[in-house]
Amino acid sequence: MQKRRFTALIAGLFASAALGFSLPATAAAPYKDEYKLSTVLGEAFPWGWGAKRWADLVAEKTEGRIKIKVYPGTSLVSGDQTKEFTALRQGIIDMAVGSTINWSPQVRELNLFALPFLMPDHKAIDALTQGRVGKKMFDLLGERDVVPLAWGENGFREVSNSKKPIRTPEDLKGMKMRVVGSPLFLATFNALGANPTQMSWADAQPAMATGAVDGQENPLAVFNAAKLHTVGQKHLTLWGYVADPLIFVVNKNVWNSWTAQDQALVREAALQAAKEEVARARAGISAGDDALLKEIEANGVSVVRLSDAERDAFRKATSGVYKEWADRVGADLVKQAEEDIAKR
Ligand code: X2X
Repeated sequence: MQKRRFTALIAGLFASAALGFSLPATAAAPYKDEYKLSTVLGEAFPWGWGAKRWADLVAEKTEGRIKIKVYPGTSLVSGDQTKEFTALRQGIIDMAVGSTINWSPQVRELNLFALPFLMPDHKAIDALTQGRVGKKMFDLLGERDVVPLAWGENGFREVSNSKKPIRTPEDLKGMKMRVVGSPLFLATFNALGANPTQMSWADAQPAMATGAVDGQENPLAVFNAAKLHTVGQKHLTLWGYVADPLIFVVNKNVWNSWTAQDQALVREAALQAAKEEVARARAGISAGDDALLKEIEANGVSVVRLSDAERDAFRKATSGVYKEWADRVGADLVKQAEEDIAKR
């Protein structure tokens, strides 16, 4: 008895000494020399530009206390976009500006934005991201080891191909389409009778160049900056079937290591960078300002603009996918989204 108590006492002394030296009760983890920020696209694209803008604003606002390096091409996960969120949770990545599509394998609610023909216009995207739906998504992400700060935008994903103009679902029949690594995209293109294959963005461009795939879908800003006309993408259809917002996030442990003052500055910088990024993502692609569309057409790409009735045929062909996936996303969340879009 006596001996055991003595042993416990000695063990306790060692434990507290060890704790005392290695974990002072009040100090948080030290700041890193550099924080790693992951994106898929680089600075030539609104997405990568927004990430760099965030990094620059943070350096400026924190007077160099927080230095961020941007890693495009999801290089921190060897280009595998669908692993980005997991790496972020694990702390392999400190921060990210990521697409809802790429994180949807881990966060099923993010599939909401990829329900075909849910969002008719930019106002509809805003009604979701800036309203209760966006808040709910941020709450969900907050339960998964990350701190979401702001909504950016990749954009409405328009479909292109090397074979022929697409005006009806029939035109997509049997076409080999590269899609992102999300099962919902496979379902949508299967429903349209196409022949979809999942691959990363890094693999997509060589696949288009060699003709391993006929087509793809991405926002116009991506189509143009990636010069997809040079890899055979001669036909582009504006169908606006889905859009992917971007989310500016920080790993929770990293966030907690910062002072309240620095947290506020990083948040402020994210909100400002995101706002500017969204403006860039939307530039030149609407009726009032179509400079980007003109540039694409000047590169020899023929652009198909669908009538409402033509667009509706695509909606009808994918309505089964919408129903099935609405259940997976969560019927309540989809209902809120539909209501908020109707009210916009
Ligand atoms: O891979 C794509 O198509 C891209 C660049 O748009 C995304 O990361 C979702």
